[in-house]
Amino acid sequence: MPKRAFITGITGQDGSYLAEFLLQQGYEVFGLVRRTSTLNFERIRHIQDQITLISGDMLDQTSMIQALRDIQPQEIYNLAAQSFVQTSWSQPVFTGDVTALGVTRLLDAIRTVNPEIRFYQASSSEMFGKVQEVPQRETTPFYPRSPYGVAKVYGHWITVNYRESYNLHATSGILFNHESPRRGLEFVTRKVTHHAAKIKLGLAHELRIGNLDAQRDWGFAGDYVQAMWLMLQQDTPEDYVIATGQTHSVEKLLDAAFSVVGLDWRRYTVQDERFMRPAEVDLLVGDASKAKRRLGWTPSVSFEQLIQMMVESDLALLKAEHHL
Ligand code: NDP
Ligand code: GDR
Repeated sequence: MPKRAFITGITGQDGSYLAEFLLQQGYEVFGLVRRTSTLNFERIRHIQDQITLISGDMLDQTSMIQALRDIQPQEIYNLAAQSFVQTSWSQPVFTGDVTALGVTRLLDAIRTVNPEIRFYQASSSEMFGKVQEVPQRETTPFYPRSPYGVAKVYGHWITVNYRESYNLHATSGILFNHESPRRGLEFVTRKVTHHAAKIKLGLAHELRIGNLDAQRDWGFAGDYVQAMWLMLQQDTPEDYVIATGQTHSVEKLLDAAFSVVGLDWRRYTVQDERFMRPAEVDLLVGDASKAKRRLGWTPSVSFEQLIQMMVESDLALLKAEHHL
């Protein structure tokens, strides 16, 4: 009998890579999708005939309990969230409801339906925020700097609490930024690679951007979903930091992306207050040595390779879209 995995957030960046990876491992894959008036299955269209989509919402516990009863999964990956940090300031209550309380709804559905189900929670480096040490590891205290970060801290601790209270195999992966050609257009890496490609093709003339000095530890999403799976294969549920250990500024990101298309970003970039944040996080850089030691996980794609992959993918997409 193949193992069954249930992924919330399957239509998102990570959900699509994880679904592909689990299919390769021989899993039957189920995904939670919320009802929308127009379909948003772009990231999973190529595998749609190999997966089963279940209607539900992180705001609605009844739909989760029913989904778990119907699917009877062995593993659940909770990737659903309002995941854009900037939006969390304009929609703080909604972000808390989905990204924080949604985790409790799902954990409690597991407890009710089958406490043997293994659970992965998508925790975030944003929990470290105003960092208490550099680099950040599993033991570094949290100090979130956005309503999103605060919601993720709740999600993290409720996962730990259900593990300790009910003996669930519940794991929290503290993942640093990970990107890909499937990243949403609002996140800074994809925004930059997409604009570099557009400007190169004459489809845009400028890129409006926020804080150029912000730094992040950016890895490739395809590598990071493998770490999620490895965590659930361990006998004992524990928390792990997943990161590359290297940090780059937004300015370095601009250098990398525009050099792929042979342009000087300074000629096209305008700083815009709208993309500045009320509070920034400090130097986020992760120490993934526990994951390396215990899971045998290491990243396989460098920052330069990642940005090149994203720019090339955006060039190809735009050429196809505009018949160039
Ligand atoms: P995305 O924003 O690409 O995807 C989020 C997913 O959550 C989408 O499938 C979205 O569905 C779904 N979702 C949102 N709200 C609800 C809801 N109310 N009910 C059901 N589904 C919902 O995020 P990523 O793939 O980048 O990230 C996956 C997870 O990992 C998130 O929890 C994120 O916070 C976390 N994370 C991400 C990191 C990163 O660098 N990418 C780093 C650390 C943590 P829809 O398509 O309908 O909007
Ligand atoms: P982040 O990702 O907030 O780290 O959250 P994002 O790409 O949005 O921002 C990274 C940094 O870039 C700076 N920045 C800009 N950001 C955006 N989006 N747009 C701009 O124009 C811009 N200019 C500068 C930001 O100020 C910030 O410092 C991501 C999400 O995937 C979360 O869900 C996840 O938990 C964390 O990564 C780890």
